[in-house]
Amino acid sequence: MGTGANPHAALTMPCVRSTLSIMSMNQYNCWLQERIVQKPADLALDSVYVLKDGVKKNGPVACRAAEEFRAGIKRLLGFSPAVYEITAADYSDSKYGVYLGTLADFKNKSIYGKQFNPAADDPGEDGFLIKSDGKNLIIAGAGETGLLYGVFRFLMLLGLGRASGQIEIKEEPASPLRIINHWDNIDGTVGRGYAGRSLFFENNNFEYDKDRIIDYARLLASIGINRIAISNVNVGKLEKCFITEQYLGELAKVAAIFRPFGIKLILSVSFAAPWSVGKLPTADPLDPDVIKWWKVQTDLVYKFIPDLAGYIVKADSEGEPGPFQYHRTQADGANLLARALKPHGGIMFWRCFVYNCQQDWRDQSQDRARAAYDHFMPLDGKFDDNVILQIKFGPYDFQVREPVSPLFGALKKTRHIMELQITQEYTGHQIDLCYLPWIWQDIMNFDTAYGPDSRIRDLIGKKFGSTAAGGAGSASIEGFASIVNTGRDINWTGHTLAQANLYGYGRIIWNPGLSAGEIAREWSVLTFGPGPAAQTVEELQLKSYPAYQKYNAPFGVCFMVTPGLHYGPNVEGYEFDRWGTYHRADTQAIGIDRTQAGTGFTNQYPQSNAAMFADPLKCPEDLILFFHRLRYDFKMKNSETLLQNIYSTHFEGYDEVQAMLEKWISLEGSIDEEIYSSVLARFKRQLANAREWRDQVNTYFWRRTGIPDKYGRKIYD
Ligand code: GCW
Repeated sequence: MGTGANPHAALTMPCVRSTLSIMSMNQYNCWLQERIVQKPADLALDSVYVLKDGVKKNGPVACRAAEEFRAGIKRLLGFSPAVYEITAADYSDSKYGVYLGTLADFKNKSIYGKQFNPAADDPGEDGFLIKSDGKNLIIAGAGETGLLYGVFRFLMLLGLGRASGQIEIKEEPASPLRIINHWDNIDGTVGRGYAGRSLFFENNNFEYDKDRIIDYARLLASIGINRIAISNVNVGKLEKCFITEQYLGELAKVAAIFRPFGIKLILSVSFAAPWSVGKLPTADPLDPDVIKWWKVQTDLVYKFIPDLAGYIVKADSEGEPGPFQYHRTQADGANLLARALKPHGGIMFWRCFVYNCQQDWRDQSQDRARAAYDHFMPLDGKFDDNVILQIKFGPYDFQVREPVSPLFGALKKTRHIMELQITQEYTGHQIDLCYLPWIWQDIMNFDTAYGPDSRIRDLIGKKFGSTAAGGAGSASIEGFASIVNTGRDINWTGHTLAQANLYGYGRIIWNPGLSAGEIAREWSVLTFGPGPAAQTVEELQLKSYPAYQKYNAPFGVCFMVTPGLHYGPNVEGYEFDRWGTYHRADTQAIGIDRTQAGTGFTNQYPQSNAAMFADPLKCPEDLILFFHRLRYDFKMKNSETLLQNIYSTHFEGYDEVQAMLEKWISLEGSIDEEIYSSVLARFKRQLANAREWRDQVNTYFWRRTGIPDKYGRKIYD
């Protein structure tokens, strides 16, 4: 949807890495702070042993891992350990110290006198072992990326004060694919970006601070990210040519920066490129010249970037071209590109955000929430094995509260991942504090009800097709992609506390069993150091989502937001527009009936979930207006009416923001001054925003119903 004026202009703080003051470094370093922590007493961290000829034997990522270990120890303990290169044979003849390697390096070796048999406790892909007897340390990656992740995990433990004594850790990521999507444009703007201009582009060109991109790659690798798309899925005129020689050299340079951090590039391409770039008369996916064009072009792309992870395409969506134009299916479109990618091992990431964005508000027969399932479910099994569908977590569009898309659990024969949004498009533009792991945790715990063990978190990463067809296992979610919240601002994310959302994304998709609270604790301590300030910040994070939800559109009704901009309230802003986003409030009732009697959306869920959502007495209350059209006098669980609950949540939401602001003020003097004042400025703006939401929403319903707040709180006429 179109963008509006940017309320951020006054808030952006661009920076060049080399010119940062020491103070600003606290904002810049995020969860990788330079802060001396207590050294685990007996741990021999001064000598590090790595395999000689590491690049040749294990690759550039393993070498980077050793360098990150050294730099991390310097950051946290203030000294640089000596790094010794040893041959594989030397491992048996060990000296005390730290051993970094891959499982293969350690095979059949006894380290400091103990048999170390990694084969027996082999962690899966990207996994690692960390072992310590309190004196020595072994970090063994399943492969070189696993080693890098193991190093970062150890440094995290050190930062958290949990790295002493015996350590026996075996970890592997739940999600094989851990993807970041940028919506950056070559002119330097960032689609739905709230942290300054693009990290990669400016002046219609690739233009970036290389040191900063290295730091970015480090931040991302430290939370396990392994794929990145750096440009927008709305592919602009120049960006369409990224698949040509004009830009491939530049892209290859960016790929080279990310490579040693185990991060591979994904390229956003336009489905119409054969026509718009290749000057063919058509982009019809079944046309032989089109097929050939994609093959030739893709071969060229892989000459420049041999390890490109694949393409991402937004097709037939919000004006982006796609196969529908040629009366072909989404599968025809995706398979076309997948076949060009196949010889190179590339993946076609195909987005499922396909819906009619030219709806007539008068027409009540269409329901946008149905669109993804209606378009893609009938095609299950029709996609090639290197197509991965990228499905937004909810049926709408990253609203503050939506049900989980019914495609999850349902798709059995098509590879797929879930798309989240870290950038706060509908969740406060990184002006408002809104801690997103809170909602991601609910998504992870949502039970798709396709048999036992079918919560989203149970479905993640299972080998595709590993259980009998129809069982939950065959509905595996291979990972996650998320639109990121970073830009050129000093602190990367505009709001310093929004760094927790990036951190939390990496953590929860690595381990969906982590709670939002655990993640907030880790992040707060790593960012602010242990102590009362970190505790306060953790509390604020955890309070922020419920507060935001309360002052936003009520009970899952969605889209009462300023059109285009998506910050601040506009109760009927999307009511008579073309986007399929209606709440149809009148003097008696509000919401869309999505049950069998209405649009039938609930029937896209398996029986037990369909029944739960379809019954207003069983439907989770924070989604009740997503699924139902209810009279204002509908009795909610607290025995008060729906209307009274709308009033109360909006009063409470505002009050909670005020309490958060006061809590923040209590930190003055005990945390970094720049962080304190920039966050304070944002809290003040958040309070003004919450006030606007409270009063516009409450006044709207008061005017519609003429029913006052039972507790006599002020509602404006
Ligand atoms: O929510 C909408 C955004 C668009 C975005 C689109 C999408 C990239 O408003 O800016 O376009 O989602 O996900 O494709």
